[in-house]
Amino acid sequence: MEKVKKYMSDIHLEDYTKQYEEKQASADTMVFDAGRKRDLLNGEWQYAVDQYDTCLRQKWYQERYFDENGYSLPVDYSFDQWPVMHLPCCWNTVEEKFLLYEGSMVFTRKFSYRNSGEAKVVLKVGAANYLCRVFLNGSYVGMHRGGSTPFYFDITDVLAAENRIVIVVDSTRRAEQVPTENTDWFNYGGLYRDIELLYLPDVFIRDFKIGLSADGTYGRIEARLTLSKPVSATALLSIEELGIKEQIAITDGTGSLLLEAQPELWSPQTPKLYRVEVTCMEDHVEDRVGFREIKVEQGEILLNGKPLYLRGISCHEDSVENGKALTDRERTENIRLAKELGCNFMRIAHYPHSERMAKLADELGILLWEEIPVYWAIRFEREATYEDAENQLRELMIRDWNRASVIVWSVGNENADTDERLQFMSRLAQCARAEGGNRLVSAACLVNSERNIIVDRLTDYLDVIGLNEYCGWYTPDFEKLPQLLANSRPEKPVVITEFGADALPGHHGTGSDKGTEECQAYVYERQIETLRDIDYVKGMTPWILYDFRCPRRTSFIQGYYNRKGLLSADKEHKKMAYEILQAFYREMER
Ligand code: GCB
Repeated sequence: MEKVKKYMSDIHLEDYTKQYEEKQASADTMVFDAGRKRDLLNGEWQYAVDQYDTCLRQKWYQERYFDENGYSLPVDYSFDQWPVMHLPCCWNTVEEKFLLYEGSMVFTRKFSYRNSGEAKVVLKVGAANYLCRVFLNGSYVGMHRGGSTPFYFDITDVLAAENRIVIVVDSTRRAEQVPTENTDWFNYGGLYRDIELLYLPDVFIRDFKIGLSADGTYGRIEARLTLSKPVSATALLSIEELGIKEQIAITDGTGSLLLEAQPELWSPQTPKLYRVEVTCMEDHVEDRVGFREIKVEQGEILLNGKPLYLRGISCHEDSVENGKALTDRERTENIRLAKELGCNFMRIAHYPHSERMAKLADELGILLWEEIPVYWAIRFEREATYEDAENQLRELMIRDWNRASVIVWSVGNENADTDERLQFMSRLAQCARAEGGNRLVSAACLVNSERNIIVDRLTDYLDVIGLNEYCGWYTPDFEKLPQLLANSRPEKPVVITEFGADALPGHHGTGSDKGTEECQAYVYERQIETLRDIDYVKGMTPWILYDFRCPRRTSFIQGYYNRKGLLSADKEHKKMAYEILQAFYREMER
């Protein structure tokens, strides 16, 4: 009877996810991980599509093969016989039959562990879209919400010599999530960034932030340290190349330091990075860090005190072959292509791209705009949705705090100016300002199309106004653009975060034939000639570097791709508009 009840409860329990809501990894459980000892758990994992979430309902991760009397039980899974997928990846690009799959996928593997003196072991997942539940040796470890930021679990207590890990990733789009159900990009699912084990001492460096003081002196460095426990200690900060070896006094687990230094300043032309090391008790971390200042003064964006025009381009994290799971080669290639175009700036839209992107941008010298997916019609009235968005923002900011290349935190894109949205996004902007270090806070706003003027109550909370306008495309009458710019007198710098037009690579016609390269080129010509003379426009990030997958785009021109790229999706073909933007940027560089 008991057994029957149990069996029935599995199939009748419709709030089965409730038990997996606890132990949520968040910004507060992150671990500073640069320069740490680690092992990768990437590689071959067994997997199964789990459309009905049966793993979570039936608790497959418990691997119950026998009942209490020793009778063997029927099971609906066979971990060791399942097919293999090479992680990290987006499942959609692995096999044709998974291309449009949205839902749960179960991943599992075994791994051995031998202690080499560490007191703690932390599992890091670089990103999993969107809900992720982790189980180790039969126990529920925790969950994470949000598809593009890293998360960490202390697994010390459940780790054994031989281990079975099960991870369930659910890529279902839901109205209350961030982003919501409807976006203009592809909803890739998967464990698509590195899966790692980090080895830590009992008291470890949870957070380490370092940067140039934004006081206009260019002669001071600030550092802040947070330990995992509220202890008193002395940490040692060293930047050998600058001759710095300084102690940081830690009380109650935190300490900070302000010191005189003359670093060579980081900029896209001189992407100078310094090796920074911190030792505290048994722990040691190191990072490569650039020092620079960014601010807005009297309508100008100033990098290290000098006016800056943002010669930018927008870019999705998308590849024909790998979906969002770009390789470092692909990321480097994207930065190279942006530089060849004449850019000093990339808007990496619309969600946090891999942390590797910011590291490469630091190394190669390109400024970044980073964004969270508060995109279109978010459930702005819902507090839990706000918490999710804020957590994603904080996870991003903590992850990339030491990256000199990141100069903008964007709190969202194209959201209608309602009271709920103002409340929601102004809170995010305040959070970015309070916790984001020396950065500009922005968002890609919409124009008020009835009055044809830049007004958005959110701009009161921003340093820079991002503006998406599609004159010559969604707004066919091009004359609207000069009128809009003349009607507006914003007190803050404006960056045109989007304009553009679809063009099928190699498709030709006249400037008024939609979908042709000539039409896209014409839009770029008109946009540039109009925007170049506007004194409050301090940069642009046209939409977009290369074509990207998009389920909403079904015309013959599109073929499930957004074709507003300056390059084809495989980046082999440069469209005509590419050279037009390149010529403008070359001129602006001089
Ligand atoms: C926008 C969105 C972007 C879209 C683009 C388009 O305004 O911000 O995500 O992909 O327009 O192509 O329509």
